[in-house]
Amino acid sequence: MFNKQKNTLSTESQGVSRRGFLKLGASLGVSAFISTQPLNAIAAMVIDKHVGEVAKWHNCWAHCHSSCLLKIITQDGQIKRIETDDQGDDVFGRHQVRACLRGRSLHKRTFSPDRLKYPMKRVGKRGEGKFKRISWDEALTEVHSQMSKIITEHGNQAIFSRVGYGKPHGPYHYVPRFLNQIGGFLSPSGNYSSHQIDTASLYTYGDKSYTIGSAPTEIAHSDLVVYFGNNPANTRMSGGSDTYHYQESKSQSSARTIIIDPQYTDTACGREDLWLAIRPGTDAALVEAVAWVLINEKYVDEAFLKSHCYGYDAEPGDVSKGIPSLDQSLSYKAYILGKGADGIEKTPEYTAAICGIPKEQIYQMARSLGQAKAPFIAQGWGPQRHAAGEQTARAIYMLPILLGQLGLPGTNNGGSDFLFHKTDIMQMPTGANPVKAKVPCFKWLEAVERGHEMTEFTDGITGADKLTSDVKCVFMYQGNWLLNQHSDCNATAKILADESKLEFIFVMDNHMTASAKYADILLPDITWLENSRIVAFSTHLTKTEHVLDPMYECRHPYEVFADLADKFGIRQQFTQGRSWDDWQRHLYEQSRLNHPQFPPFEVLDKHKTIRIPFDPNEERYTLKEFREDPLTNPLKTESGKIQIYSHKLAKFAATWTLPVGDKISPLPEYTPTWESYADKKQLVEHPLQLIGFKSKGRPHSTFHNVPWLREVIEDALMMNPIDAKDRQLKQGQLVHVYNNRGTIRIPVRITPRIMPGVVAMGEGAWYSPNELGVDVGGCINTLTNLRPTALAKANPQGTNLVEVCGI
Ligand SMILES: Nc1nc2c(c(=O)[nH]1)N[C@H]1C(S)=C(S)[C@@H](COP(=O)(O)OP(=O)(O)OC[C@H]3O[C@@H](n4cnc5c(=O)[nH]c(N)nc54)[C@H](O)[C@@H]3O)O[C@H]1N2
Ligand SMILES: Nc1nc2c(c(=O)[nH]1)N[C@H]1C(S)=C(S)[C@@H](COP(=O)(O)OP(=O)(O)OC[C@H]3O[C@@H](n4cnc5c(=O)[nH]c(N)nc54)[C@H](O)[C@@H]3O)O[C@H]1N2
Ligand SMILES: [Mo]
Repeated sequence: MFNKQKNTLSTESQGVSRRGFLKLGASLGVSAFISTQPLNAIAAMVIDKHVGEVAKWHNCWAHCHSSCLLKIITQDGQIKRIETDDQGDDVFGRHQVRACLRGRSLHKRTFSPDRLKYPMKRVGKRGEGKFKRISWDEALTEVHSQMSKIITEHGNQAIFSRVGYGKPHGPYHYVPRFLNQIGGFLSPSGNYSSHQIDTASLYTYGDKSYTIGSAPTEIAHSDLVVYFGNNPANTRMSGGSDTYHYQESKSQSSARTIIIDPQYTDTACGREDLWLAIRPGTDAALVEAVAWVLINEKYVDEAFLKSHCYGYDAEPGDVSKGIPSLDQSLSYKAYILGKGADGIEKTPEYTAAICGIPKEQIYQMARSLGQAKAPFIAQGWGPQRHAAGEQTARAIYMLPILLGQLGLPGTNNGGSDFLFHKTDIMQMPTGANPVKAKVPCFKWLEAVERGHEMTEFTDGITGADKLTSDVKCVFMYQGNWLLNQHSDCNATAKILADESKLEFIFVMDNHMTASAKYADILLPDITWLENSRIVAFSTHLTKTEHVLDPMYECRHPYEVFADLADKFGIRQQFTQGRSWDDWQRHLYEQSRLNHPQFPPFEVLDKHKTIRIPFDPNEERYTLKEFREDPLTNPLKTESGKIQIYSHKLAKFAATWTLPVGDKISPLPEYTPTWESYADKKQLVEHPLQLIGFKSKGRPHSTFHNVPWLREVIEDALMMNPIDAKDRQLKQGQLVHVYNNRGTIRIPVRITPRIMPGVVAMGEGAWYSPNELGVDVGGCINTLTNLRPTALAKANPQGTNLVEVCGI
């Protein structure tokens, strides 16, 4: 055991709370937080109760970022089953980090028949899925020769790569390191996850980091939780993750809860006080009606809006600071009260018809918010993954702003609520990317077709005025965004198949995914159980144990990239003479400089996994300093205050070249879009709105090939009984879901848990078109749109109109 005197790691006494400790201790009925138990090393090698079974600690690297502990039970070197954290006394703050079914079925993913076993080279047409086995040396020689040719002919900017999304905080930094060292690559700005809200955060709070606000532990100090499209029961679902933090914190404060979502989520599921079933894409309209009530019933915090915000009302400006004045008619207040350019009063009566929410419930929500002492208002990223997602995210930010309820205990800034601990292990240095241009993440495919035309003003290029070349090579490690996770799979597949445009596609994965089929060179990676790394998460520090040797001809990716670097003559520069194990140790020692509570490497190596207790009662809310003194701690916005009216956005609206129908607005106003409920023309043929959501059954497309999970979490189209009756559908029958972009085949799940007029399905199923072009895999992206959003140029994957018929 570790000596508390010599090293401070994880002493229980560190968990003593600065506020409300007695309340918490009492409610838990324990004195656990002041126990003097020195260290929570979780037993290392355990001989299990079953004869001859050995348990090894590993963890799950699924892309929900929970890094749950896995107890791999082996017998005679074979994996028998996977259990999870069962150590300690399981008290909130040093609770067991129990894995969900995905982690517990990891061996099924590892031993899947879809495994890539050998390096392969495409022999058929691109996308046909025909490959021949080649040696590692042949494969890497080919990669070197293809990439060198593209670099010579088009420059490094013609290589697009986006790395590291298939698993979290992963040791994948060898990929950008390698690419930077061969002269760089075109990288994305933004991502598929949160590009719209990041942009909203930038223009509202002056920094993208305010996408994430307070931690859910603040809910313990709140009396009202309002969740817009936020479903931690699915998205952060493990026993050690935010769904647990949310429930534990809520049980302490008994905060009332309002859930705003087109579907009745598992986060709601009997634990909410009010479920507002909202038409997708209309949250901004709901906010406006709530704002109307708050203004008229005098719940807004006028003093805060004056001292901390810009644009709620007329602004005098400040010439000396370069802050412009604002005419009252352009202000937010004027807009809500019908004194702005559109002259419409945003009453609940007016708005109810847009959102599909009865006006009484809008009044109820507004008054609950107005009367709450510490409302905790948060949004997930479903609402922003829409055609006007930036506007939706900006609008939701308005609720705490109007109420002056941010920067205070128990509140949130309207962003997402994650519990992040600054305990990350340092990553391998990537060096600078010599290619400065960035393309908006969602537009990489468009850059294959017309990169040379793309500029800052037309396409949101950053880091350079324009691109100098089309994208000629896609270098994809650990991703399925080449096809499955991008939009409009049928159209995307056609572009990928054209070898005159995209000259070389590199893929390295574990499985034969939809994207992998489009590779020119396809390399087999080891899976997580064949790999090792040190992970620091909010609750534990783990050095994973060796479980399996690399299977088939799979190799450790670091070694593969070192060999590839060798082909480019830069092995020494790439490796600095270190093996993978050397890097792990080196980076861990570097991390200890920032985290003195981490034990020496030898201690971690001995114990393998160590619990890091945290104090649930520690203050974890954002914007505290700004709230206290906005003049000393200004935001990085135009005015230094919260920017409700943005002059920058007014300028973009005037100067950018936007496609017809796209709109950028200086105010966070509701913006009806194409293929939304407001698109009456499209609605005639395709009357249902289709949204996706994060299924419990997989992180995106990873784990889709695990039959156990497919049995437990059915892949089906959720449809309200009213819509099913109109179409004479029966529970569980196969249906076609279609629009002008494609058709998928999937069973229907008839349920009142989705509102009428909306259908929903879990994203990430594998795109598998049959000979008629019907996607029998049921991938939602067969139906989604390639048209980007107006401001961030991001993925509008929740904005789709479809029709459904029985087959
Ligand atoms: N319609 C719709 N589309 C969406 C979304 C949506 O909500 N709706 N969500 C979007 C979001 S938020 C995201 S983040 C993206 C995610 O899209 P991606 O980042 O492409 O994520 P995955 O689909 O999980 O693909 C990860 C791939 O990495 C592979 N992999 C896992 N571990 C390893 C490893 O150790 N080595 C190697 N070489 N490969 C490995 C897996 O087998 C899998 O093929 O999808 C986006 N697409
Ligand atoms: N199980 C699981 N967990 C995951 C992932 C996964 O693939 N599977 N992916 C991880 C990743 S990479 C990310 S980025 C996060 C993202 O997580 P999110 O983007 O927050 O997750 P989603 O399920 O796409 O959307 C959240 C909710 O928004 C709702 N929604 C959709 N449109 C609207 C709308 O217009 N208005 C409102 N009010 N609600 C709407 C959906 O019904 C859903 O319940 O999740 C992470 N966690
Ligand atoms: Mo994501």
